[in-house]
Amino acid sequence: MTTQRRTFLSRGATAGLAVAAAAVSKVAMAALPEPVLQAKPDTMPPLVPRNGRPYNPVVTLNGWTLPWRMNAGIKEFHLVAEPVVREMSPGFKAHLWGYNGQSPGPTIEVVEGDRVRIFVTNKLPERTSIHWHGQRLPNGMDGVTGLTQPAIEPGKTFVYEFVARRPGTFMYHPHADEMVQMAMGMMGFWVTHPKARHPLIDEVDRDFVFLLNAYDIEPGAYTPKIMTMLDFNLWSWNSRIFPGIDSFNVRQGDRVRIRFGNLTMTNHPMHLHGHEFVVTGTDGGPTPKSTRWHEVTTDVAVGQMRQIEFIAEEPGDWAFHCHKSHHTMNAMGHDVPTMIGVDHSDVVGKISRLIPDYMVMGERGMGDMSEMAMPLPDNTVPMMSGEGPFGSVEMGGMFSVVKVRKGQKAGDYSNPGWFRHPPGTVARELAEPIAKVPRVRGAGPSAMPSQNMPAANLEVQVRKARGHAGH
Ligand SMILES: [Cu+2]
Repeated sequence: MTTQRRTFLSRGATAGLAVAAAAVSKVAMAALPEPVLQAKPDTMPPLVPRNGRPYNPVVTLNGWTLPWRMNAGIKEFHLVAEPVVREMSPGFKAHLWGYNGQSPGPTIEVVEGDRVRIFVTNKLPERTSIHWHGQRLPNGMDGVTGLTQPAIEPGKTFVYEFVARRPGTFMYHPHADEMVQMAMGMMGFWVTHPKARHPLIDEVDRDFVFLLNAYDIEPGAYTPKIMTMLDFNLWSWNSRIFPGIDSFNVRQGDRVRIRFGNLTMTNHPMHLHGHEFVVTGTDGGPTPKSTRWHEVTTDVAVGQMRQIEFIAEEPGDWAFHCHKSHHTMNAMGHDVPTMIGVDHSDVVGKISRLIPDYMVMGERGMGDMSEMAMPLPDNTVPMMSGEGPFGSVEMGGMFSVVKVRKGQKAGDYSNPGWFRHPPGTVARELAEPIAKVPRVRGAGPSAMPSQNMPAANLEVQVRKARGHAGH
């Protein structure tokens, strides 16, 4: 017991964890493992197991793994559901609900066959429960409020206990006032490692995990709008948005696994540049080898999990992102009129004097906006930003970079900086002017002729009135 406590404390000290030891009485100490808290948004180094069966730990993107205590052969964890402040990106903090100081909560890592006991203390203003998504367990441990257990009322602690029966990629989330509690950020990752060599689970050099989540927070506000059903404005990985999402730093030649689960209300086609991957598992377990084919994009539907694997053969800074283009943007107003081709620069200045946060789309698209550095309300991030070695990356939301480097040492997860391209391998501007290409006018010779030929050079001059009439 004492040794275990010391382990917790020293681990806390080295990993930058704050241990809340204050109000814990001796009696409570005996019954409950101390809750370990984490407030820093950094990607913490993998938590190497100090007891129990050995395994190769995962790395939680901008997150951490929850330490446990061994009690008569049972792995004991303590989750505390509570309000938290999450820095979603530098300069932007959100008031969320989570576990043990953070949203998402800490990752839980166990080994196939482990008997697991999880204490769940509710420090929220309303009742909650935890559902262990994807697990085989006794029905009464499934965490569905009203159906399989009474709700955990504020101030109460419940105990869940089951054997982690199958290895794989799982998550946990409340099954009580679900729409509100998930919109507020309550969720966490769960990995059950195989107890021995498994024919369908390869050993990997790097194993990253994160959850896809979404929030609706108005620019300048701190708290998500919990009644939003589909129209979220912040698309995040582990409650972080680009440029606040850490990069995946790997060594050239590493076998890399990335696991993700989708707890948003829409699907996300996850796309990796420069490499092909295979989907090696879902929340249903490892996929049979005959079902695996190479892809560069895989869709993860609502409530699903995917694990992808690839050999990081190509050195460089490779984008990894959701392929829905509005999911790689941060908060914006959507009722912005399209202004491509319209010079409105003189008008903007006049309107801005009347309406300080007036914003219109750029006349050449929206790329300009990332460099405009327009004044923003406090506590928000630009819609598209991120400074790369060649200028603005013009991205936000669900976007990060897989950094593949020859010199990245095994076990080193630190950021190696920007890629140094070998000479002659970067797209460049053509020095000499290009000859004028004659443009083809009209339909091609094999096009079907139009019945009524339009008058030549017809230009549409109609201006649509905006307003209530006609809706
Ligand atoms: Cu998406």
